[in-house]
Amino acid sequence: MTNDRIADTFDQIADLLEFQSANPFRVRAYRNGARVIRDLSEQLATIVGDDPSQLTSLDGIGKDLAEKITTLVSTGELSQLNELLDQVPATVLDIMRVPGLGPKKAAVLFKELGIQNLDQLREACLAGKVKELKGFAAKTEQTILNGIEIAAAANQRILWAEADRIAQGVLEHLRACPSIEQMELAGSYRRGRETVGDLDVLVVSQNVPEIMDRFSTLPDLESITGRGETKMSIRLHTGLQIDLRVVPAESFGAALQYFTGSKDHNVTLRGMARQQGLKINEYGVFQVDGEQETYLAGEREADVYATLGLPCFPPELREAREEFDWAASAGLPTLIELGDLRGDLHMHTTATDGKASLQEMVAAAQQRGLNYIAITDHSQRVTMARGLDPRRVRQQWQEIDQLNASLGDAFTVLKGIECDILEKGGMDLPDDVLAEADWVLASVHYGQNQPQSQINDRIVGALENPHVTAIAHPTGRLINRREAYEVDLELVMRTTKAHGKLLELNANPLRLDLNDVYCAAAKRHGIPIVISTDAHSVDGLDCLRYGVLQARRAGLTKQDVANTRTCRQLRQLIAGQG
Ligand code: DGT
Ligand code: CA
Ligand code: CA
Ligand code: ZN
Repeated sequence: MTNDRIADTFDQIADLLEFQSANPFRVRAYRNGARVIRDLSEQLATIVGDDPSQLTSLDGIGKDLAEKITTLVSTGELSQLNELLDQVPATVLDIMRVPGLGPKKAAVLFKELGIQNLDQLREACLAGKVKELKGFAAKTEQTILNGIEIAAAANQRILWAEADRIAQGVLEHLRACPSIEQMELAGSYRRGRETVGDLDVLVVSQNVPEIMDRFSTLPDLESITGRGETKMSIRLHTGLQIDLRVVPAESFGAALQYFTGSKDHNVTLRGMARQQGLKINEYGVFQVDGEQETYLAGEREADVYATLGLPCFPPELREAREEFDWAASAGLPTLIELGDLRGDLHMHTTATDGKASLQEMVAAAQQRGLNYIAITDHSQRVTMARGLDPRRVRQQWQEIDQLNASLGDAFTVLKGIECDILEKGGMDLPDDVLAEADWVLASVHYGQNQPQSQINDRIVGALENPHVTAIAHPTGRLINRREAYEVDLELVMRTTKAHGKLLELNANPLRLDLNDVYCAAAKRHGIPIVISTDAHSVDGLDCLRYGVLQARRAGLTKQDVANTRTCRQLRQLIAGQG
């Protein structure tokens, strides 16, 4: 039992109690507990194993929660949760998860309108019944309808970073089988899609039962949904499905190619094969002569492609976008790699809402082999994060000057700011302050529901400000949680290019903003992309790889990304901005 699952359980209990209008203090106790547990670096299961009485020494964990943790760890379930689930229709849980709703609003919808599932909620919204309820303004009906779509999608797909965590655990678990000769993950995971629907694992082994038996003992397994001769499917507690296929060695490359997809890429590939009198499937590439089929390749993926006269496309490019055109003309771009990045140009410190100090962030960036960073704390408008006013930001920059003097030439800290673009337009800090910065990110955090023309004006205005360097998370979307704000990105890109500015690819796995499609568009406009983490902690600096994956899906090379340059070259690039 992982800490995350225990925390999820407590949150679920809190949701259900709140739905039943239970005592708010009780609800809060579970929520606090869940939060404490998520921030814990030590595994609760270990504490329970060593000495359960230690649990109550954790902040926010009282006697009651400690007992529940012990029960969860030792039995895997909690009778209280099962009882609560019996009292509440399961589909009501979906309603609570609609962004903007929650247990309390779900309870009102249930009591007043008898709404028990998402379909009924959608109908009630369309019929205009919801806005008549107390606490539901007219404006929220559209918000709820949008939220239903997001919730429906979110139920099905998980973030790539989450899939990666699970996938690595699955590989590690299966590696215990001595009979494994080869093993790879395929599907959308391998293509680096920002969200993953299910995981696809391929294995070569002479001992299929061994692999399948081992697969059925995965720690978070909920149920086995299918077991055939070569294919097995399971579901995890989280709802994620994992497909396992055991294939013969001579087909491994062909299977890897086939199950990596995408489906559209494979459709094009099959068409090309047919034109050459060949046949391609998950078993190999075959020469077809009437009834006769001769095996040509299949053991290695690269040979499968080579037999069709094609390069071995990096999985990130296999979306039937431009990859076949590239292969037929100038060749594939040499995609950017994590090691190409020399700096990280978006991060926060304890001066605002970061968890680590300036010095700690610098040390962590050095440890990760970077040559430079920009410290970009929030500006004053972001009151919730104690955003910096002119006095405080100048104080931080002074500190950075001193730090740089002690660091020598090997590492540079740029004096930056993540400056809000105000709701009414204009920057959140005066020009004379921004002029003293090395690196100014401009961000839309507030007023995201404004009409497109207004948001366009705000961003264009920021790009026209001579001190602004780049637009951070340019669309504001949060994957599975919040749609992008309305903005004309073509206009933004033309303006960005005209002023020699840059656009960010925010590498936070929840943002990945700009996405792959927009990054490719930015490249066509000749706009350099900056891949930055937006780290709010030392660990946050490890997110660069998610950004690199998205950049690769956009076909970006080292040259297309500004922070592959040396710090001096980067300064030259932004010196040309106007
Ligand atoms: P996902 O799981 O929704 O994130 O996306 P994928 O791409 O991983 O899709 P999935 O798991 O259904 O199948 C894995 C790959 O297998 C897919 O990308 C292409 C291949 N594949 C599966 N079914 C078909 C099919 O009916 N036709 C073709 N051409 N390829 C298929
Ligand atoms: Ca898949
Ligand atoms: Ca699958
Ligand atoms: Zn930020």
